[in-house]
Amino acid sequence: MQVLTRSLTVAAIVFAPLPALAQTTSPFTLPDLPYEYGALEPAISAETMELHHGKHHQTYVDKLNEAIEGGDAPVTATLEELVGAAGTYPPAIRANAGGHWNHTFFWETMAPADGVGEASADLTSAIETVYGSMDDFKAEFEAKGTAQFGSGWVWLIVNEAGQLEITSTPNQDNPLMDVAEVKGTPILGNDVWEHAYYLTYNNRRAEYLSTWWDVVNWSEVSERYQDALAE
Ligand code: MN3
Repeated sequence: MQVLTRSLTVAAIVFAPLPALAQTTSPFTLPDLPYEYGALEPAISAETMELHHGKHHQTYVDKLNEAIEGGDAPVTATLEELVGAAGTYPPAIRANAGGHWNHTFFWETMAPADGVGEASADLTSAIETVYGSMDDFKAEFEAKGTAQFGSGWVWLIVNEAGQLEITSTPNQDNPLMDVAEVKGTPILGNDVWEHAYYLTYNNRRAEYLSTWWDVVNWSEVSERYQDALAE
C-alpha cells in the first residue's frame, strides 16, 4: 500500500498541469517538465534536456527577473503581456521573456514517443488542405527550420486569417510578438538553437528536425489548434 501511495504521488507530480502562462507575473519560475529528462530519448538525449531545461531555460527566467527588478518592465506584467509588447521594452525583456515563453511552450508540446497521440481530424484536414499531406507539411517545416540562419525557432501558427502557416523567428522572438514579421498563435514550434541538438546531432540540424517528429505531442498540438481557432 505504501508503494502504491508513493507511485500515485509521483504520477500526480509528473503529470500535474503546468500553470497557465498568462496568469503568471514576476518573479517568474522555471516550470517542471511534464516528463523525465530521459523520456524523449533517443530523439533528444537526457543530457541535452538537463542542460536545456536546467541551465538554458533557467537562465532566461533568471535574466528576465533581473531585468524586471532593474526596472525594464512593470512587475505586474504577465509573461503574455511582456511577449506581446516585446518591441516596446529594452532588449533584455524581448530576449528573456521570449526565451521563457518559447521554452515553456516547447516542453508542453512534446511527449515521450509512446504518448504523443495523434493529430485530430480537424488539424489533419487543415494540414492536408494547406500542404497536401502530413509528409509534405513536415518536409516544409523541416526546410524552414534548416533555412533559419543562426539561432531561432520554426513554428506552425494559426495566422491572423485563421489559416495554418509555417514561419520562423530569430533568436528568442516568436509570432506572438509585436515585432514578429509574421504574427499568429503558435501551435507547434521547434528550437533550432545549437544548444537544442548539438550534443547528439553536432552540426546536423536537418537530422534533428526530421527525428524530432517522434516526440511531438499531437494531442496537445491539436488542442492548441482548437483553442487558437476559438480566439
Ligand atoms: Mn533553447
